[in-house]
Amino acid sequence: MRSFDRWFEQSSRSLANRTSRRSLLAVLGQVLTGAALLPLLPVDRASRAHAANATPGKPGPESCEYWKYCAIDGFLCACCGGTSTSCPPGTGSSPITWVGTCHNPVDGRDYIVSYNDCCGKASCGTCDCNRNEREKPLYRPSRNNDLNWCMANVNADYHCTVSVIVGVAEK
Ligand code: ABN
Repeated sequence: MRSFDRWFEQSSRSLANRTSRRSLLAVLGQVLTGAALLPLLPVDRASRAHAANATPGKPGPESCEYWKYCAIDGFLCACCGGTSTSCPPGTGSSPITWVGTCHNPVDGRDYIVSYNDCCGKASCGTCDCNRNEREKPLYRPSRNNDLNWCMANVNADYHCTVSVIVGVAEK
């Protein structure tokens, strides 16, 4: 214990010899400012969002079997650099969409889901998913998924499709 005390005393003295009170205060100020600013730094919450969307034992947003995709026809944006609800960087959502009604097995409710195409880049080509629950024929375009909904965009290139819950379906 004595040697530890001696070592500690020597280290403290040597530190005190090498630093002025002013520089010590400056370092302390920097540390405190850094600690206060730490919570303001951007945080990648994508993995948390993935976890929130995924239910253990059930298919998640990168699987075509995911419940929200019951009436989708396209490449899953969750596999293309986006998420199931947001377009990948460099693409923009189509203002016109088609809608489906999907059953969520977790809470037992039916949800109205809007399928927006993400436009402005060549086809993603990954996670092609074609499910057509309650799809209507082409002459009812708002219920048909086999259309390029980027047609109204300045750049009509189709990249992938997101699925956004817009309401709960009444029984
Ligand atoms: N809405 C998806 C899609 C895009 C292009 C062609 C067919 C289907």
